[in-house]
Amino acid sequence: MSQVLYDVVDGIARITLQNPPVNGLGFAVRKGLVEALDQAEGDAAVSAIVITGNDRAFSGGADITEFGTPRSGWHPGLRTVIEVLEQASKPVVAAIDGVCLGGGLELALGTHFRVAAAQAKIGLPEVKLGLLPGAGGTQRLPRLLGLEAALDLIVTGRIVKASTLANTPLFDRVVETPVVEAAIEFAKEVVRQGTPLKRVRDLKINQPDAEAFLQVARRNIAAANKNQPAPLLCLEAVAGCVSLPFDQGLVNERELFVKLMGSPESLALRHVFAAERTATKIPDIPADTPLRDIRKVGVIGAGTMGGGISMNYLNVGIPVVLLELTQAALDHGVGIIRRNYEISLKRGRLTQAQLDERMALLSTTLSYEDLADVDLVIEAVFEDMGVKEKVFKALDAVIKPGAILASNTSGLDVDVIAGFTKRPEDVIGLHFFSPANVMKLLEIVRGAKTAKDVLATSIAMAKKIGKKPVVSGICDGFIGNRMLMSYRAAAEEILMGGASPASIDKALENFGFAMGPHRMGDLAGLDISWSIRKRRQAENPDVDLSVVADRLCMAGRFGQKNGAGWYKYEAGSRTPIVDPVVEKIIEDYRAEKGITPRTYTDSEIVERCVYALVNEGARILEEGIALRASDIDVVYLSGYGFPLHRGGPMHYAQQVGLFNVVRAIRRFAAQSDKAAEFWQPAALLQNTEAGQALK
Ligand code: T1G
Repeated sequence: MSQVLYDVVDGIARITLQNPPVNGLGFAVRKGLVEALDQAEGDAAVSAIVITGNDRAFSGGADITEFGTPRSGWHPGLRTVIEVLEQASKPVVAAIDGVCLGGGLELALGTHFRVAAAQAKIGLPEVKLGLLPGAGGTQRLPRLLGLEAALDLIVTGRIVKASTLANTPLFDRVVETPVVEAAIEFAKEVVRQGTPLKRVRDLKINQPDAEAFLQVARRNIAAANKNQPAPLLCLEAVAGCVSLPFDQGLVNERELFVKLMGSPESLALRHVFAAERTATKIPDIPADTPLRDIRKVGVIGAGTMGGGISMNYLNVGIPVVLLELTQAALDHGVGIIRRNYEISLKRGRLTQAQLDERMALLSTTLSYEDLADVDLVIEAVFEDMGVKEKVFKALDAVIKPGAILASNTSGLDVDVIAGFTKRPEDVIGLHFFSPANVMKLLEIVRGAKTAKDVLATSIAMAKKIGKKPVVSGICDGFIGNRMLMSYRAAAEEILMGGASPASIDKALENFGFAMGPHRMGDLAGLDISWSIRKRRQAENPDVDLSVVADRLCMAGRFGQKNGAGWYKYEAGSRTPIVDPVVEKIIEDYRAEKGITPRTYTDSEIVERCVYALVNEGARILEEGIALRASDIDVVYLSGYGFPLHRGGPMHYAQQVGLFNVVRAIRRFAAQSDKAAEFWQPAALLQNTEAGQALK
């Protein structure tokens, strides 16, 4: 099937891109475009040319699937296509609807005129892939929008509606009507009036204090992007607009683009882009699996999780029935939801009308009977199997056939929960992360009997509510929390070995973690993990699971929630302050264990904690709990603050080299008094050949 269609309507050549899903500008499209332009130029019956896509996409940019393959370098390159456009002797009009992003917008900037649908999505999001617009965007967009507005779009990668740029030289028309017809009419008008062709390259930048502006921008961008080189190089490319002739500006842009394309940060960001989308593809679930219709949702439990979960569905216009045991608990839960919306309203992220609309979609009840018509019910009650049993038996008695029954459990066995019902095929785990209305990660826990359409529907609904879904099998802690336990155990070993909480946190925060394990523990509440440890200890009385954090909890130190945990906190402040009391508790604990403290370098702290993550991730992969290494990356990036520019623990390990990771793990094993299996390198890490990807 040709990826570029050509026809002529009343003397206007219409060139239509046809490369689903988003008209990526792959080799076939680039070549077809130039051939079509040559055909139009050579056809005396053609007086003007309109280029378009479809209502989903004009073009989503360069074809990302070609990156790193020879095709991305096959001629004609995108810059050549744009030059052919710009040098055409006949008027070329872009008819833009849907997404017009990256190379897609750069393509449109090469045309002489642009007509856009008001709702079209416009942007140069290359920076989010660790790149910069590499086909003239940094030179042409400032010539149309001015230096400041163009730089903002390029450095932030923000996507805006065409209607917000209607009164700028970027668009000759912004229409609410069908854009192709509008563009054809506009082209005819240009021909009738003999309007001179506008080549963006000929426009001048009007920015009197350009250098001063760029200097300030340079400082701000550098300060805000310590781990990502792309934003600053975007600025340096744009700076070429004012300091270089156009063609030199293109050369400068290209050199910076090539530099970023080869950077580890861009490799990581492109890996994440693909990983998030791959995670939604399940090998034994056909892409066209019919989905169950989810028009109404029930949530059991109006606590922090239940309230946050409810908001996700209210936000996309799906009515929610919230059930609790008492009216007081319901009122409290609804109050939290309203307060969260009011905070968004204050921050300008929500209008009053949207707030009212969402609250109107929320209803409450004390009776399970009121859930009889929901299509999906999510249980978010206390993490205890006995409580889950009561809830799921009650649900099984009233929920209509065909509805999905989900548990928000963070680690209990979903198969056991499914067994409380007569319909295990309709049961699934939807593990949200707190705060559930904010955190992007959603672990979708597939039970042995979970029906395929239930899983497919759960993935589709996750995307609809803006989550990043990852399917997990059943084990203690699923994917993320199981890895977190290993990460914390490695940190605990370093702490016992002589490092302080603050030095461990600093090393990991310098590596890029949003928060080190001790600050994270204080934020989450040390009592929560303490109760989980006590549950596990009760289940395994013959194993000593005690850790120094138990001593903090016994001393009533639960973290930020009561002003003292690993650190102490001034009233009303979240700033961690090193506390000599904690240092004494740790010293005493070391003495009890007969440990002679030693120093740890930052790099050893990072290696131990990150490789413990990687090793556990590899085990999870071996056991089939996760489908792919990249799924594990999505979990740890979206739910646990792993630094985005490192691509996730499994991607990072492959960049370091699995050989080196295994060698370090063996070194830790030799130094450790932990149970041997903790630092036993996973077979997958040992057996993956050099150059092979972790699978
Ligand atoms: N190339 C190829 N495939 C793409 C693509 C692209 N540019 N963008 C998206 N896809 C695929 C995606 O992988 C998925 O595939 C499907 O389309 C739907 O995507 C020289 C070098 C366009 C806003 O950064 O932001 O141009 O999973 O699930 O939520 O300067 O995709 O179905 O097999 O995200 O509706 C610059 C990246 C490239 C845009 C659509 N462009 N894409 O979002 O669906 S670099 C971008 C997006 C560049 C030049 C440089 C989004 C979207 P599959 P989706 P969506």
